[in-house]
Amino acid sequence: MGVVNVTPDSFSDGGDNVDPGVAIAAARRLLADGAVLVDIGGESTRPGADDVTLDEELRRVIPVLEGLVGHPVSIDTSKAEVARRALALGARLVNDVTALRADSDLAGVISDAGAYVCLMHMQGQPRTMQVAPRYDDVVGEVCAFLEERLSVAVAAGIPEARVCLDPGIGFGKTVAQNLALLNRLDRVCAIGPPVLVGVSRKSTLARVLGDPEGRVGSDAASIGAAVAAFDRGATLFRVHDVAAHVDALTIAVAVERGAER
Ligand code: HH2
Repeated sequence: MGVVNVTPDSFSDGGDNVDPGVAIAAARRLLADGAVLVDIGGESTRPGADDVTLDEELRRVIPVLEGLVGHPVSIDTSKAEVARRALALGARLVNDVTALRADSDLAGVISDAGAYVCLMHMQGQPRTMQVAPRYDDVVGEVCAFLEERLSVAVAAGIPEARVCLDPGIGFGKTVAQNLALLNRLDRVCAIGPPVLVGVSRKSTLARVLGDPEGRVGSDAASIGAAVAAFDRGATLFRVHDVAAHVDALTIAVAVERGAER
């Protein structure tokens, strides 16, 4: 899954794609590089980010979605109306970082459209989530949350086969908590649905490499984390540098199989 943030303030590509033509070209490039989906987002969820109004989010993403009709797209939103408009324009998956908690109409919109959904774990809200994340058992609590949200989605009419789960790296978690989750990703995978990991360029990577103020991790560090996540069972990767991840993960898959294909 290639990332296209149509926002002025995203942590790694903020401002790059505010022009719809530039965003559409970026998305096409990511698909040509081997992405199976491009994730279009009009609201930054980086730590400290402010909420965006419905009108502003629609103004950002609709022209981009219109320019990508016929291409495989996911919409990164928590708002039912944004999802409804995106699905009408052909989006296949709704990537909701609140796991259907922010807008009570969203689950119905997804089930009516027969779309896929990604349910992600987040402790708190983007504005304050990194202030003091607290868990007694981060892996157990994230798994319990994802199991509960999966039940909610299924009860709302979204078939389990259309759900993927995401531990939410960097969403209300310290570096140590992110690493614990990546280390025990097998437990998230054991819940059942495919697991998506979004660790690309996140600050945890820079911190592990010794930069205590680091805000953006390198692509090399992102690939290392993605391959480690693959080894533990993740099958979907939300990334910025698609071409390099496709190469790295193609090799990881070949080694896992012990065969070229
Ligand atoms: N991370 C970000 C945004 N959306 N969705 C899922 N499912 N998983 C993630 O880890 C995830 C996500 C944050 O990254 P980015 O989109 O690059 O930045 P921003 O939120 O500042 O737009």
